[in-house]
Amino acid sequence: MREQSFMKGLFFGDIEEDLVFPWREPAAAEIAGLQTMLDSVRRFFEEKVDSADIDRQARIPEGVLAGLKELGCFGMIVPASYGGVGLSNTGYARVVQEVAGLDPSLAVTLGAHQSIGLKGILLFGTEEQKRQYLPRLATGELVAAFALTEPGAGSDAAAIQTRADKQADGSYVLNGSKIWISNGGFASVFTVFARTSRSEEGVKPKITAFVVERGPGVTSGPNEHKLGIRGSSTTEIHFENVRVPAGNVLGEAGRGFKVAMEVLNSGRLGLASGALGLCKRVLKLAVERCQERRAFGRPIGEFGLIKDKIATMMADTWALECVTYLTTGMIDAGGRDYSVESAICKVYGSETCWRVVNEALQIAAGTGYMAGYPYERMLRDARVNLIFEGTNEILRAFIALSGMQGPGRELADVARAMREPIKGFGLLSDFAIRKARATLGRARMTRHHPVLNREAVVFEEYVQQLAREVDQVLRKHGRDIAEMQYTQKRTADMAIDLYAIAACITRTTRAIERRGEEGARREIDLTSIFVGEAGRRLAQTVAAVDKNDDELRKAVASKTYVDGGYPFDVV
Ligand code: MYA
Repeated sequence: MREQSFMKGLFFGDIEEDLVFPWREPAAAEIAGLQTMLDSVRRFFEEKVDSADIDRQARIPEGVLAGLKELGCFGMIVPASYGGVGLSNTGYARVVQEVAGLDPSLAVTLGAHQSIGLKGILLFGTEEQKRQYLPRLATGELVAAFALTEPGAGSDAAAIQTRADKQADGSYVLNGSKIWISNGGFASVFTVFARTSRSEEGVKPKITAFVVERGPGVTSGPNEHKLGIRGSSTTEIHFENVRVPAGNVLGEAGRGFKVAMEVLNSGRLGLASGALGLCKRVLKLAVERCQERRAFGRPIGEFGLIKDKIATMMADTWALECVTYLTTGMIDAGGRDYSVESAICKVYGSETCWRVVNEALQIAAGTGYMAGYPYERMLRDARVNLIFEGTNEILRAFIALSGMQGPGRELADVARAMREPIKGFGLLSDFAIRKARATLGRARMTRHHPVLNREAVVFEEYVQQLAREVDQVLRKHGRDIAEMQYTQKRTADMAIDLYAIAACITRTTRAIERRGEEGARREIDLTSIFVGEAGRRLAQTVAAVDKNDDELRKAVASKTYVDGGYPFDVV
């Protein structure tokens, strides 16, 4: 089991190549089964699923859910020993990708059940809890949901108010309400997060995770009316004096916040793969449209600006596929710390998906805007990805601050070691080595194929810039960095592009090794386009570190709050 995170290393300026090279493919033993499952899923959707109708009725027909259960889609990540399909993280992501491309409402239903609903039992459950719940969750006899969010606790997940009071017999009594719970209307098992300590001014509450069955005291509100993913069920869930046995505590009592975070770390990869599925689907639609639709006597795909859109959509989708499966591959290989990587996949995936769907709609033009065609539905379906499973704003803060934690700790430790040079000798010498390397030259990427030398240089150069920026802001601002969201955003943006570049390089290297330079021409070209784009964004971000209008922007926003909105008018 490896504890290190590739991305956390990058914040020090280290390129831990062994964590990303070689590109990992799914195990050969899994591929055949996966292909069969994908074929069955495609056939099922073709014959039985009317996505436009699901969107119109805002409801998934019972028969469709039953069919998916029969195909094993409710037990994809449940190990075979508990009655599931036992797919790897890569295998699971691949099926979610397929389903999301066919129908995002169904992908969300399956994702809420597995990526987050039952994932806590898989990651933290006792053997008894696993035996009690997983077999029935795998068949879909029980459907799971993840109940974290509350009216006053969205991004600030630790602010939940739902309480679980411990009774003399060790059981708990649960009271409180959750909102926007996917699968809320019909789930029968909930992973619920509640406070289990008294409220005390200035003291962080202890949160505990529970497995709660629907029963007396558990009620759901009506399905919410939503912009997109309308077929999925989103409701409030209320818990009124619900008795929860002591045996249903998930993980350690009081450590539930960690349970929530770990579940979300893997959940965010399901979202990224879903976003990828939608990108691929609309790309196919856009290409068909480019070939069919004629203007000025030729197919619109012959115009430069349309070609430009297709090339960008292709390159961005390629990078999304690379980051997503690089990360699932790391987890399958035993990687333990992938919180920053999965947050990057979620942010990059949701934003890429939004852009790609939007561009496909633009290519379809008037047709794209009309309700009789799938583009506007897909645009509506894609929008939520920027919001749920952690808004992209809070995740950018998380990526930056989590990445900076290591270098920040090192600086504090070094300051301490300077006061006690004998005891701190090892630390000082590590620090000296890092500093010497930073002065003499940057960390190198050595395992890429030479065809990708240009891309590797861009990567190395901006890894050095990232580490430099992190070092500078931490020395200058110390803990105040927690409040500096403009700096956090710039840091996160650099990290996102760097991870995507590394992912494209390692996958393309593998393709060249397998099929030679000509055989891997398309991968090389897409990587080249993506790294070109990312390099330009990185240059802009680095330039904005020293030259920006952050303070002016803050002042304008503050003044606007005082004015109560936009204060001008021509007459
Ligand atoms: S579910 C609801 C989603 N909600 C969120 O994502 C909440 C977002 N907020 C947060 O994540 C946290 O509150 C943040 C921390 C990050 C802001 N991994 O002091 P702290 C540790 C491991 O920083 P806070 C939904 O939307 C940290 O190290 N550990 O905490 C369903 C520290 O540990 P220690 C982590 O400032 C949608 C401790 O926690 C992580 O309060 C349905 C406290 O940290 C982490 N990531 O806030 C989806 N973060 O004390 C269906 C923190 O030991 C999917 N820590 O130092 C469908 C897919 C298909 C879609 C298809 C569509 C096309």
